Amino acid sequence: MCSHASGRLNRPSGPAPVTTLIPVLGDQLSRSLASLRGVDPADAVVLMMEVWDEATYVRHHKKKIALIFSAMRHFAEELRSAGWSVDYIPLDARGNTQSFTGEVVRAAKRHKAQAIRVVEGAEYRVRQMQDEWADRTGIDVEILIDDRFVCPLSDFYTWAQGRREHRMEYFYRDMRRRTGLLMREDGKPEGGQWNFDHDNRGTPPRGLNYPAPERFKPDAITQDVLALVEKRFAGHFGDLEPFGLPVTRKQALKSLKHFIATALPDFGQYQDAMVAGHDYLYHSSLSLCLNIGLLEPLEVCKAAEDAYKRGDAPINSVEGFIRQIIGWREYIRGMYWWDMPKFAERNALKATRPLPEFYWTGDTDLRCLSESVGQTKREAYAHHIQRLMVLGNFALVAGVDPQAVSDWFLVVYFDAYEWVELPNVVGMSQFADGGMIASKPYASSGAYIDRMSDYCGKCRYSVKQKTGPDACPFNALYWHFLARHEKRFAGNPRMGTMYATWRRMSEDKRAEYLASADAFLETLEPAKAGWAREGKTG
Ligand code: FAD
Ligand code: DLZ
Repeated sequence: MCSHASGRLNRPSGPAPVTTLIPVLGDQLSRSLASLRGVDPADAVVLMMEVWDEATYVRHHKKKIALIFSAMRHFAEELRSAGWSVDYIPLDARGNTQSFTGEVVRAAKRHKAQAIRVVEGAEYRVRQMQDEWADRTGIDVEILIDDRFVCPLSDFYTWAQGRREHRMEYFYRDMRRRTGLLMREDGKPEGGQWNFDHDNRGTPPRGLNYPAPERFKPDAITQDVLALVEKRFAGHFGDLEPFGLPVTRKQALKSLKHFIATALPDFGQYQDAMVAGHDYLYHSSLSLCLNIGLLEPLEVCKAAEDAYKRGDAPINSVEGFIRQIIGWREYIRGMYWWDMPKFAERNALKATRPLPEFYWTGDTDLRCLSESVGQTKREAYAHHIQRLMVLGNFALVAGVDPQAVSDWFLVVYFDAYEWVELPNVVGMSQFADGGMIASKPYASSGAYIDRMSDYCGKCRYSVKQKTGPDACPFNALYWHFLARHEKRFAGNPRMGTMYATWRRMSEDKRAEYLASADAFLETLEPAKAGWAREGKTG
């Protein structure tokens, strides 16, 4: 993949050394990075840049900015120790143009670079910028495939082409065969089936001792970054401290080992559960390491598979975990590139309501939402079911503009990059892609949240009550959603029973549900401008 075909990076025959500029972006912190492989460090300069544009194209959570800057600074040190020349541009460096393109142009001149070699940006926005670099610098730019993903995009497109439906499950089976993970020698899946999800919907008994994820004391580099973020990004969402996230490969490997030993065995059984006050349950929180390159997907899956082979973790946990990574993570990335740039504009359900202010403040009487937002503010983390069935579900049934929802998700999570956030939000959670990713909308009433969590017991609303000012708002909003979109969903075989129930209700009952939902929607305060993007509502 070359924007200015060159590809020749060998030493020239003459005496003058070729200086190759290797920009390494903030989510490319892997020693195995394609642009670093096969290059003699003596002939290259690695460019790393902290730039305002990346830190503010949405106003990221403070913890996320600190994580990326600290991990970048540590990675630069690691490269230097390995013999690389690293030109590291801190945010406050004199002359910093505060954009990737501006810094690449400056560095190319400064180092008299004769070639640029870079791994493709993970986000469409950044990939577009890279296409300009050859013209802007006047030198060859080699843009390499990001082979840290298991499935090359060209293979994903081959899989996707000609299929009417792009369901993850079939892609996942191909990925199992491709990687050999949890595969028997006879070509059959380990444990006799591909998917053990039916074993993964347990409700944790009271008083379980949940393992906390591994956390690390900030060293001098991280402390400098924390001071910088406090000073320069004070108005951004979220709590900066306490800060203990892994910021080096060594710490990431320690986190992986800790997860395998303490949480993986119960990962499957309680995967969909939500418990107030326990932010991580048995989830790995490894997404932050995977998404910036401190861990690679196959090594993480291999570690889980090894635990299964040793008899340290059951098949339902290990299969469920591996499916998230070689299945969902790779599939989501493929779907992003398959549909961009249209994906970012999709709004199949024509939802236009502004995001409610409580997504930023946590100030709502719905306990599931105030707990999930509160945890997001503190940790820059919520697990999958909180994201999908509480935060996403509410926005879906309330009819919130999917772009505003997507901006919120992109800001608030430590693992949020557009390639993975957007298809999960616009596609899976808001059904704004019209069903490319999900075969039915992830909408539910309060009953689902009550079944899967302990939120409802102490909520000011009653989950048992269906309508009225004291009823859980999810109950009426759910029917309001189904009624609004009856034309689209009534024929969906997975939703037939719900529409049959709706139609069996008396006219009065239906009107009561709709009025109750409308009354609640009236009370929602729209988010103030500027939370997610400078000057933009929501
Ligand atoms: P675990 O539960 O331990 O799962 C293991 C790993 O599987 C994760 O680390 C992650 O790498 C991968 N994974 C699981 N589900 C998905 C998925 N649907 N898509 C991609 N990877 C997956 N994930 C992100 O990495 N960044 C995001 O910005 C993001 N936004 C999301 C928004 C919504 C509305 C939803 C429903 C999901 C989103 N996800 C996102 C997917 C998933 O929720 C997170 O990957 C997961 O919660 C991260 O926590 P964990 O590492 O503890 O995951
Ligand atoms: C998210 C982010 C932030 C906050 N800041 C930087 C930065 O200053 N420099 C950098 O190289 N990367 C940063 N990133 C991550 C980039 O946005 C990320 O590399 C792109 O999303 C890649 O597509």
